Amino acid sequence: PELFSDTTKLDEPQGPHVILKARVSNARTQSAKLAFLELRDRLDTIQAVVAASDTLSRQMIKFCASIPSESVVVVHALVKKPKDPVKSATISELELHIKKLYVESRAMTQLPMQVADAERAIPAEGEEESADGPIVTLNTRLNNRVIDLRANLNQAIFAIKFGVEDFFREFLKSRGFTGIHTPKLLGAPSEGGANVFEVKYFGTKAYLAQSPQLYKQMLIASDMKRVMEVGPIFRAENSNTARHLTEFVGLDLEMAFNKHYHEVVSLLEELMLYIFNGLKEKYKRETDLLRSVYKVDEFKLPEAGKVPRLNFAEGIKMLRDAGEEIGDFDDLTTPQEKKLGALVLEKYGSDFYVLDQFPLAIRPFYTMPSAETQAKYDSANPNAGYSNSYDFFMRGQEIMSGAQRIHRAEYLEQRMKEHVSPVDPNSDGLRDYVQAFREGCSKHAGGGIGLERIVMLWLGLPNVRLASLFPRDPGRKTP
Ligand code: ATP
Ligand code: AMO
Repeated sequence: PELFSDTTKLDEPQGPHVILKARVSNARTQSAKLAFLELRDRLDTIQAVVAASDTLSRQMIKFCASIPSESVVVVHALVKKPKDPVKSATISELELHIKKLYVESRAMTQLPMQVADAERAIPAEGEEESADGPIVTLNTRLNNRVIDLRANLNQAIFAIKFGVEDFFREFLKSRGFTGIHTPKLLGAPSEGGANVFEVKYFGTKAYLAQSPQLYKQMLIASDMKRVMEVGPIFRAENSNTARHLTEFVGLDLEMAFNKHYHEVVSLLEELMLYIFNGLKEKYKRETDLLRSVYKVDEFKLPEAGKVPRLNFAEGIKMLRDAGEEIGDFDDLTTPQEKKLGALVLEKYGSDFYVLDQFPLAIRPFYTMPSAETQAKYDSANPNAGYSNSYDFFMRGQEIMSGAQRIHRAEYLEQRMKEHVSPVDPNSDGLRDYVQAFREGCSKHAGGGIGLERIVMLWLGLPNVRLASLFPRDPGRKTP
């Protein structure tokens, strides 16, 4: 019972006595003299007995047994150890013997769904629902998210999500990063035009930020040196995949470096290992609970200091050696990403790896071409070659993109014009960004991580929506 959040412990001659607040997950009567309640608080459940006595009337037994599931109650109870305690990760082996009970909030009797329905796994894409699979679909669960979130699995997911956010800040703060908050209403798309939401803005147009990209770089030009942001990101991804949301939480960072952008890649690797080790140490119970239901393999971490870091070309070779048909400069499809993840796991024993030196043509305009690509520049084919850019993967799915950025204004303007999807350096939304580099700016690199993706992939969840409290996708704006 000490695990229950709102517990007052009182010592009594008959044994420990507690006053606690909990939710009734189930109430039933055994006889006119005996009722059983199942009380829940976040991850924990405890059985409670209400037995008629001199001080507890039969009417009270009837009353207790009739409390609708999901009502909030305050109970005064003795704590006992039953002869045959339950062995479960979430059910207490202790038992409460209720002396007094107050209903603080009565739930409706016909709930749209039961919390127990949310304590089961949802099937992965393309997977059949198993016999003991969900009675309610993910959609129904998301439509009734307030009840759905009460399930212990969801409580665990969001504890972990907050943990990742915490570890992200903790690590970067210890490395001298400053927290920033950049605007989410922009004058121009920050990541190109394709998947931006347009909004009305006092008779003009504004755009919801697709990332803090332009501003985090401008703040490097403002000498903030090392910046981090945890904030909302909006993408008009008009497709329903298991890993895309239209609004998600971005963990972004940007930093000036001395000699080589790999200084930043190394720091990012350390950051990810700090997050993984933090989850292992501090969120074991939550992680184990989810793995016991989702039956996913434990996340295999690389040996300390040995994060596999492959060049894109090496990745392509591994895929080809495994029979995949893919061009040198093609972007990886989702199945190819997963396949490469499996190959890396086999070869290096790690579910986490870094792919470096992506083809220039498939990266945004602000990406620094590699030194070799710059040396071989050909104006007839300006997007050929590789770039100083990288993606991080967990279980074969992308969780982070990043790059060294172009810090010289003239070169930036050239790349903006020559890019596969050209942008205008003199446009309203980009003018100030380009100006920042004219005013002088250090060499810098950074990255953006999808928070929901880390949670999804750490736990091996089948859908990113499970890692968003109130997910947004093309078909969902409520609740
Ligand atoms: P981001 O879009 O932010 O870069 P991402 O994980 O979507 O993150 P991409 O490089 O865009 O990464 O895409 C990698 C692969 O994921 C693509 O080659 C494609 O197979 C698949 N993919 C990306 N976006 C979508 C989408 N909206 N719908 C379906 N598949 C997609
Ligand atoms: P990118 O567009 O790759 O890079 O996004 C960074 C990371 O954000 C996550 N992500 C998403 N998560 C959920 N739903 C989505 N629709 C979605 N789209 C992306 C992924 C991805 O790796 N400005 C660059 C970052 C940088 O270079 O610093 C950017 O936004 O985990």
